[in-house]
Amino acid sequence: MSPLSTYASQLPEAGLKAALACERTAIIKAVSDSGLKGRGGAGFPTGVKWNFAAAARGDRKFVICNADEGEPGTFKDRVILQEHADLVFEGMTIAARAIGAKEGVLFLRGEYTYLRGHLEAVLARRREAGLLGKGVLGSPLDFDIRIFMGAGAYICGEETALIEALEGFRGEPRNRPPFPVNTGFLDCPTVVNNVETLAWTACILGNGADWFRRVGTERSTGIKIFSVSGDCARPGVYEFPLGISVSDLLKEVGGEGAKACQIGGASGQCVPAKDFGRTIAFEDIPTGGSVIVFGPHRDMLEVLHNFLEFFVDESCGQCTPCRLGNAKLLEGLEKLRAGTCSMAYLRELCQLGETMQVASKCGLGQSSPNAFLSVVEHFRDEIMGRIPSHA
Ligand code: L3W
Ligand code: SF4
Repeated sequence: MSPLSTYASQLPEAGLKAALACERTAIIKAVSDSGLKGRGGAGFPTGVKWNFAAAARGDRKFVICNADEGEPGTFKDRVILQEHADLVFEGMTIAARAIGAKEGVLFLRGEYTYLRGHLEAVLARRREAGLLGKGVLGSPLDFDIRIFMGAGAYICGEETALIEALEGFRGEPRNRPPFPVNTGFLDCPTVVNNVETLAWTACILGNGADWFRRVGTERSTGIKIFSVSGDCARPGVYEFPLGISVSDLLKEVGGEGAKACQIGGASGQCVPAKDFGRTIAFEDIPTGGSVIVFGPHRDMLEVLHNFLEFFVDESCGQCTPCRLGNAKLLEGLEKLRAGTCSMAYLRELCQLGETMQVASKCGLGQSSPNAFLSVVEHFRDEIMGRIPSHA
C-alpha cells in the first residue's frame, strides 16, 4: 500500500489534531524540517511560504488549493481528490491554523466538474464532524472551505492568474513581486499550494518531519506522486521517492526501450535515452509529476507539434514573447516537418526559444520552448534529416 493511502486509512485527522495542539510556529517548523517542496512544479519550500504568509500583516488571510491541474500528461491531483479529499482539506485546515486564515478556496479545474459533488459531500461531512466551521474540533480556529470552478484555461494554474479569475477578472498573470503571500486574493496575504503539497502537510503533521525525510534526497525529500502515460505497459498514478532514476521509473511502469521521456509535462524537459541514468529531483530533473514515455517509433517532431499547438491555444496573450513566440515556433516546426526550414532559420528559432525563456512574463512562456529546445539538442538526426541541405 502507498504511503499516502497508509496515512489516510490508519491515522485519520492525526495531522490536524497535532496542529491544533501546538503553536503556529511549531507547525511551520515541522513543515520546514520535513523539507517539503511545492509539488505543482516549481518546488518552492512550503515551510518558507507558510512562514511568509504567517508573518504578513492583515486581518484577513486565505488558503487556496490549486486544483487547476491542466499540464498535458498530468492527472495525479485528480486521483488524490478522488481518493484522498479528506487529506487535502485537512492540509488546508492545518495551513489556515499556521498562517492565521479563516477562509479557504479549492480552485477546481473546469474539466473536473464531475468531482464537485464528491468534494462538496466531503466538505459537508467535515462540517458535520466539527472539522470545519466555527471552533474546529473545539479549538479557537474558525475555518471553512468553498469550491470555485475554473473555466478551462490552462493559465489559471499560474497562481496569480488563478487569483485574478477568483476575483472575477480574466485569468491573466500579475507581475511578481508582490507575491501572493503578501498581496494575494483581494490583496490579502494568501497561500496558494498544490493539491498534493497540502495532502503531504497533513501526513507530515501526523507522522513527523523525520517520517517524511526518510526517503528522497537531501534537497528533495519524501515521496512524489507521478502521472505516467504514453508508450509504457502500465500507465497510471504512482508514488516513488524523489531521487529515483528515470531508468528505474521506466522499469516500474514497463517503459523499457523508450527513446525519450518528457518529464514535467509539455513545459518540462525531453530527456533522451542516453540520460536515463539522471534522477528526478529538484536538483537534477524537476517535475510537477508528469512523465510521458516515447517509444522508439515516435516522431519527435509530431510530439512537438502537439505541445506547441497547445501553448499557442493556451497563451493568455498578455506579453509578446509568449503570444508571438509560440506561434512562430509552431510555424517554424511546420516548415521543418514540410522539409522547407533552412539551418539558418532553425538557429533563429532556437534563439527565439531562448529569448522566450528569459523575456516572458510568467512560467507558461518561460517554459513553453523547453521541449522544442531539448528535442533540437538531443534528436539532431531526426531534425537534420528534415533540413533540405542535410537530407
Ligand atoms: C514569496 C518569494 N513567495 C517564489 C512562491 C510563488 C509560488 C512558488 C513558486 O511556477 C512552474 C512552471 C509552470 N516570496 C517567492 C515566493 N515564491 N518566490 O513560490 O514560484 P516560482 O516563481 O518559482 O514558480 P511559478 O512561476 O509559480 C513555475 C508551473 O510551475 N505552473 C504551475 C502550475 C501548477 C498547477 C497546480 O498546482 N495545479 O497548475 C504554472 O505556471 O508550468 O513550470 O507560489 O509565489 N520571493
Ligand atoms: Fe500570458 Fe504567456 Fe505572457 Fe504568461 S508568458 S503572461 S501566459 S502571454
